[in-house]
Amino acid sequence: MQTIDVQPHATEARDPGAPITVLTTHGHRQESSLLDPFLDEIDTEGIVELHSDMVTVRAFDREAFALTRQGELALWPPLLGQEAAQVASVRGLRHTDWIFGSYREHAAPLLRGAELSQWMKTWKTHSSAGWNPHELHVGNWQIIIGAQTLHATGFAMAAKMQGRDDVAMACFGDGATSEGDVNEALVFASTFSAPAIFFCQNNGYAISEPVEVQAKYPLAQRALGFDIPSYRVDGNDILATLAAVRLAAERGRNGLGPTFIEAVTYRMGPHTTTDDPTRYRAAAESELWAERDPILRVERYLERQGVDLASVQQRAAERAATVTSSLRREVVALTPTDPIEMFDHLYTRPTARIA
Ligand SMILES: Cc1ncc(C[n+]2csc(CCOP(=O)(O)OP(=O)(O)O)c2C)c(N)n1
Ligand SMILES: [Mg+2]
Repeated sequence: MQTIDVQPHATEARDPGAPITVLTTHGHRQESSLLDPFLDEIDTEGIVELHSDMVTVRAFDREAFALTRQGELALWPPLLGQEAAQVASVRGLRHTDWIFGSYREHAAPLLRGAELSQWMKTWKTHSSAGWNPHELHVGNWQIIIGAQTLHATGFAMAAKMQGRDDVAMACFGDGATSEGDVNEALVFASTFSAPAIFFCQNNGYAISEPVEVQAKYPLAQRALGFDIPSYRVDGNDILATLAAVRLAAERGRNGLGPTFIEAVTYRMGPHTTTDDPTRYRAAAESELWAERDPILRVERYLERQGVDLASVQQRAAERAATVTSSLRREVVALTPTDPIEMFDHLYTRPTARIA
């Protein structure tokens, strides 16, 4: 049977626009009239700090992954490859701005100082909340895809009503953009002109579903339909992403309403420790993205600037080692729970099935 393409020009009619890059894969700094004003005060020392953040976050993530493989944690969704996007999302905001993320958002609680002994209880099945959101200004992570976009929008609406200049960021994935919750959040944020930042990490996949299955055009363009300004940035470029977050925060604080950012990145690891990505994606694709590694390009840049890279790496590795050894100590100290306890707070009386 012949298939008729009823929208032959759908793709051509839209300009996909390559993601904006400030720091190229080869470590060259490019000019961006849009983003450079938000990077003014970041000198080489500032970039060294961002590098250290990324190295620490990566090491933390790897250690948690290993702890899961060793039977110490129940599950882990790795962020490997997304360090630039995640670090930028945290460092581009003030501590008083709120972040509402998903299960993969480890940089926010880590960099905002979550107690590992409490946080890891969630990944060892002891509790469903890992920190006091009011201390960190980070909402507890969500497994319900996209739910946190509504939380962030509600928070942003409240901040506006109360006359505060805080912004609220929702961090979510490419797959989440297909959820009703996310679309409802966009409607509310737009119509109430809420100081919300929709920070979408397009890591290429929703578990095994490539992003192309969810959208035939850049995700950033979805926001335009809600009349929300939208920017598509290279999510493996910490400078571009940081600047975009600052731009969005500036807009929110100045009463200009919500902003959508699509940070184009790549999930270098599996979806979680229970997934095997070799079953649905080619090695060549992962190799291509390995070359776009967010940490590598900063190191190439620093080297070009004449910075003593070995000592920068050494300092970052020392900081990372302190974090990973605390992580291991706290996780091993938590005794495993009895699996039946997972039903403890579910019903007031056990149902027949649970009994
Ligand atoms: C409402 C809802 N539907 C389905 C799922 C199952 N699920 C868990 S993760 C996931 C994929 C999400 O992909 P994406 O939004 O791209 O985030 P990523 O995991 O790539 O960070 C799905 C469908 C869920 N947790 N919640
Ligand atoms: Mg994804």
